[in-house]
Amino acid sequence: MSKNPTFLFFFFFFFFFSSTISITLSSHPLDPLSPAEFTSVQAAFRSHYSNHTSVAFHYIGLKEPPKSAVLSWLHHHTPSSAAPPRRAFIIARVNHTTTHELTVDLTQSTILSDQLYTGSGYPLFTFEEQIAANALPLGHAPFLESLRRRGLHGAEILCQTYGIGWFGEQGKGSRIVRVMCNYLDGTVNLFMRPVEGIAVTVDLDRMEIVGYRDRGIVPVPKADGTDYRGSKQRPPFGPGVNAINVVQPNGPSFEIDGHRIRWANWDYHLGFDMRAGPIISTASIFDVDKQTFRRVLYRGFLSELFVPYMDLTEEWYYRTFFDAGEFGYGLCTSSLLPGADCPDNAVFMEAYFPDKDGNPQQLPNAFCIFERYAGDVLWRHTEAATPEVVTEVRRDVSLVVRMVSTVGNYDYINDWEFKQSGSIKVTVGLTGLLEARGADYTHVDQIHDESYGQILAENTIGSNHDHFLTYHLDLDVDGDNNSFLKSKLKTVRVPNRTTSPRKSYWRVFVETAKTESDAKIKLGSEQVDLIFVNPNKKTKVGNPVGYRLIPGSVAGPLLSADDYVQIRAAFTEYNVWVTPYNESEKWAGGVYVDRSRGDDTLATWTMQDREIEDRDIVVWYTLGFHHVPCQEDFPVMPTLSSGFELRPANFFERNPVLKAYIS
Ligand SMILES: *[C@@H]1O[C@H](CO)[C@@H](O)[C@H](O)[C@H]1NC(C)=O
Ligand SMILES: *[C@@H]1O[C@H](CO)[C@@H](O)[C@H](O)[C@H]1NC(C)=O
Ligand SMILES: *[C@@H]1O[C@H](CO)[C@@H](O)[C@H](O)[C@H]1NC(C)=O
Ligand SMILES: *[C@@H]1O[C@H](CO)[C@@H](O)[C@H](O)[C@H]1NC(C)=O
Ligand SMILES: *[C@@H]1O[C@H](CO)[C@@H](O)[C@H](O)[C@H]1NC(C)=O
Ligand SMILES: [Cu+2]
Repeated sequence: MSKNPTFLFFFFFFFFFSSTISITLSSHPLDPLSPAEFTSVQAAFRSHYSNHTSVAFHYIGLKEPPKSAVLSWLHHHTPSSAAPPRRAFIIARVNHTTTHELTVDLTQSTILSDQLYTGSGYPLFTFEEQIAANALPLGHAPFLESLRRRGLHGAEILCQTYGIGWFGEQGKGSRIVRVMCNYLDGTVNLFMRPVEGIAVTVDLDRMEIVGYRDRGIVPVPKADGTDYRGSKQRPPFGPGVNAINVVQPNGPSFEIDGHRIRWANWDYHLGFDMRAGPIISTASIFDVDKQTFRRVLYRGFLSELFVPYMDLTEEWYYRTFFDAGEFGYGLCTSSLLPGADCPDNAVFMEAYFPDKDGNPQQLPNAFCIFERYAGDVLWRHTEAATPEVVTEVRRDVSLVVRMVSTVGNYDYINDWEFKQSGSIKVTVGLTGLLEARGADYTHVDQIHDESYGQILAENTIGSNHDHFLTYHLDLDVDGDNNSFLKSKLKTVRVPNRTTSPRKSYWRVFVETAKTESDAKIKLGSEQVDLIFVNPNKKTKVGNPVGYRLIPGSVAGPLLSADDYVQIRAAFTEYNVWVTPYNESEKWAGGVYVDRSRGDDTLATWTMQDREIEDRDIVVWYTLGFHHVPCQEDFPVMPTLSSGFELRPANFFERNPVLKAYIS
């Protein structure tokens, strides 16, 4: 759902470097665009289009160099070797009528290509157009009349932009959105105070209201009890906990070199994209036995976040958000609050995104990077059978990169955690505000018809919904070519008692996925271990070296496959998909998601059923939550987390942290 763009202008500027960390500024071919490079894009456009042409930048991001060029730079470069050329990919709306895709040479400041896009769907919304659209209702006489009839004051109204989706309409369709309003009046928790019954339709290109309907008055939920600010809370208060701090007397043990991070046995690159948010690239791990770095993950990022609500009322049925493709998961990054969002030993990094005119905007504290020690155990054993009791324990210290995306009401806390054991753990924490619907009900006993959700407070329904996060994971396990092994655990019946008194056991049946259709997996329906191997590399005892994907919370779509919403979000149909690497297949829901029709999704690409065995492959993993709201989610929701882990599976010859330092 839409970020309330006004929040953007209340950034706190913290320059917070808690300890002596070495930060240098080498460049890497996957670095995000620098402020100077955004300026270079603007200059290229000025010389390309006449100054009578209006241009709005909806997306500006790095046009990645070919993978081979990046890898060759990374593994063979000397101080003098040339980096691949720096290029940007741009999606712009020109003259408020057409969508253009452009490539810019950032060094020369020239346009290399300019193509008109004529397919279905539209690019991300800009903040500026959301701000403009959100302001329209208050200048619209029928809306003011609706407020008057409800006894509401215009000064307390705040509106948000919502993508309207696609429900089978023919023809190109215009860039229309819904603008829905909420009421403050004594709270900052506007999402608990929706003004229901009013549907405002706005054409973003014309920037005017093209539809208006007020179908009747629904009570606005009360402000009481909705405020979540500490300063507004009144006694009684519960017991608290004492101050807790992680202290690193010798400073952090990681090193940041531009966007490259080196820590313990890991070396990787942290990028930023206005659509995806954090991008982890070229992650390699040092193998003590082989005395060399070995590749694990070429690229990992959140490709799409789909949040459909299960509410069919007139002002709600279209609320099926694609937070990356419509609103920009990176664009919605919130500046992290030192000492609260991240522990005291964290180091912060800024990011840059373009405004609609292409001006670079700084996002301070976009990332924090810290070593986590939460008292956990890396491995241990107590041996009491030996003459003298043996106890060996190692502390689990890991490295976390954190970023928070606040997409309107929800805050998503994204952690990429690197462990010395070789695991990469991705966690997402959901917190923030529910999107509440105003209703007549004040008690559960009054609900006899379909309410589409759960009553949380008087006149407040928390609508049922899902969150599906689809990650793009370009694994390069010890090299480019990998295979996907579906390692199925199946029950075997023991036929009679001559071989064993047991009646059953399970064993592993390994199937190599040959093509894309073999690799589509709905988790939960069968016991399957997801293993990605390099079939050309074996351990000394002959196992193919690999990584295992360990799922966290597993959820699949509950919408029918022929529902327009689900057709657009067909990439959630399976939890696991594997595709051959293709540089243009990045966005699981398509490049143009606003008003998309599902013709450019992971589901359509994989219909080609391409070969994926012993190829450079990409894994797409979807984790999900079915969210049935409950009263504890009101007025602000305590964090609910899930994620997944990429864990070595015969990648190393033995436990890689056997010789981890003893502390
Ligand atoms: C457009 O460019 C021309 C030539 O550089 C200049 O004379 C004119 O003032 C510009 N118009 C606007 C509206 O900036
Ligand atoms: C945009 O519109 C202006 C004014 O109508 C026109 O001069 C210009 O050529 C148009 N630009 C493009 C790229 O169509
Ligand atoms: C039991 O299993 C053994 C070994 O597979 C086989 O030789 C024997 O015929 C089986 N007996 C019966 C009763 O099925
Ligand atoms: C790469 O992906 C695009 C978009 O799905 C497709 O049009 C193109 O044919 C693909 N290229 C290859 C080599 O598969
Ligand atoms: C990887 O797979 C491709 C496609 O099958 C093949 O052309 C290439 O030689 C393989 N590379 C290696 C290193 O095996
Ligand atoms: Cu939720």
